[in-house]
Amino acid sequence: MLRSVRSLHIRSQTLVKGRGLANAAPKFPAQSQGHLPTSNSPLVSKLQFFNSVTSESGQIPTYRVLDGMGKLIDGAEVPDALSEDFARRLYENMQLLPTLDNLLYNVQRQGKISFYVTSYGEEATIIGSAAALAPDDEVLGQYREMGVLLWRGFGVNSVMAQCFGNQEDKSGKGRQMPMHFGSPELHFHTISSTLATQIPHAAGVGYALKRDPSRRGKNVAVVYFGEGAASEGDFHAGMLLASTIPAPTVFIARNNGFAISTPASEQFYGDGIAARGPGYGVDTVRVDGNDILAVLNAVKEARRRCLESGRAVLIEAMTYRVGHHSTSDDSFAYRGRQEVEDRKKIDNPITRFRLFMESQGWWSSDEEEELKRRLKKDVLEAFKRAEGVKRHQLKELFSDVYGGQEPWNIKEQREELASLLKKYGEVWEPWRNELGNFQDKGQELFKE
Ligand SMILES: Cc1ncc(C[n+]2csc(CCOP(=O)(O)OP(=O)(O)O)c2C)c(N)n1
Ligand SMILES: [Mg+2]
Repeated sequence: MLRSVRSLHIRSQTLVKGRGLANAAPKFPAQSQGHLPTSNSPLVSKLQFFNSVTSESGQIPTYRVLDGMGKLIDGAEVPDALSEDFARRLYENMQLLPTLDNLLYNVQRQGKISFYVTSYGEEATIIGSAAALAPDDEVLGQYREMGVLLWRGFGVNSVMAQCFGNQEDKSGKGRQMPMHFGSPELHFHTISSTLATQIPHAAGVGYALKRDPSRRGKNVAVVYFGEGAASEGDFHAGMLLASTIPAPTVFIARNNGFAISTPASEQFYGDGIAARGPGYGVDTVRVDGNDILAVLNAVKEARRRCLESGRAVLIEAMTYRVGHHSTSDDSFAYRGRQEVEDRKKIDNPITRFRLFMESQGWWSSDEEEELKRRLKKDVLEAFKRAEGVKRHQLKELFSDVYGGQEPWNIKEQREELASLLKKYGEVWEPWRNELGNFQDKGQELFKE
C-alpha cells in the first residue's frame, strides 16, 4: 500500500506524535502455514502485535520537493507543467490570500461583517491542491479553502459580495455566514458549518461522477477537512463508503496542528491521519503542506490514481495554522506568541516558493512590490464597492430553500415576518434602519 510513500523523502514531523512507532507492521516469515479459507492472511506461529503501517517501524514519511529555503532537495522532481507563467500564477494566488485576510480580518473587527476565517500559513496546501485539479472536479470544502475558488476565477468581488451578504452574492443570496461560499458554475459545493458533513457527501459525489458516463474517468470529487474534523464519525463513514463502493474521491486532510484550541496531539494517538488510509485499503501519502510543489505533485498523482482505479486516495498535508482559528478565537489563550512567530518564519510557504522563483530568474524584489501593491489596491477597491451594495430583497430569505413548492413551514414563517413588519417595520427605528439595507426596504413582504 505504502510502497510509493516509502520511496519518497523523509523529514521528521513535529506535529504527528503518538505511539505507533514501537511495533512495526510485521514482516511475515518466508515459510508460513498457508491461510484460512476466508482470508489470504498468512498463518504464523509467532505472536506479534503491531502498531504501525510502515514496516520500517517509523512514522509515515513526508514528501517534499523544496527545502525550507526554497531549494530543490536531492532527487526531487519539479512538476512537469511548471512553466514560468504557471509558477507566477501560483505565486500570485498564494499572495492574494493574505491580502484578503489582512483586510477582511480588520473589516470584521470594525463590525462590518460578522465573521471571517483566514488561510494564514496554509496557502501552499490550498493553492497547490487547487492547481492540481481539473477546473470541473467537484470540490467539497470545510471553510478555509477560499483559495480554491479564487484559483478557479471566482474573483475578489464575489468574495466581498458573499462576506457582506449583498445582492451580488450568488453563493447564498446573503443568507449564509461569511466564508460559506458555494458556486455551481465553479463546481464548488456550498460550505456547511457543521464539521465533517462534507466528507460522506464527497464519497457520494465521487460515486455519482463514476455513474455518469459523461464524467466517469474524467472528474473526481475532492474533499478538504481539518485534522480536527477527521475525529468525527463522518470521516470514517466517508472513507469507508469511498473505499467500498468504491468512489473516485480525493480526501485532503489539512493537518494544521489545531482544531480551535485542541492541539493535533490530542486528536489522535496514532500516526496522524495518514495512518488511517491503509486501514480502509486506500492509497495514501503524507505531504509537506508548506511546499507548494510537493502538494502539486502529490495531488496530481492522487487525482491520476483516483481516475485510473475509480477508487479513493487520501492525502495528509502537514502545515501550521498561523492565524487564530477565526475571528471568534484568540489563539494566544492556548499557545505561545513565540511559537506562532517562529512558525511564521520556519518553512513559510510563500517565502519558500518566492525563493525558488527567484532562483529560477522568474521573480524579483521589484515584481514583489508591484504585485503586493496591485493586489492590495484590487482588494481595497472591491471592499469599498461591496460596502455600498444593497442586500437582496428581504423576501429572498424564504425563496429556494427547498426545491419545488413552498412547504407549509416556510409559508408560515414568511407570513409571520410580513405581519411583524407591517406592525413595527416603519415605526420602530432599529427595524426601520435595518430594512433600509435591503434592496426594496422589505416592501415586497409588506404587500403580503
Ligand atoms: C459538528 C461540529 N462540532 C463542532 C464544531 C465547532 N468547530 C468549528 S471549527 C472547529 C475546529 C475544526 O478544526 P479542524 O478540523 O482541524 O479545522 P481547522 O479549523 O484547523 O482548519 C470546531 C470544533 C462544528 N462547527 N461542528
Ligand atoms: Mg486543524
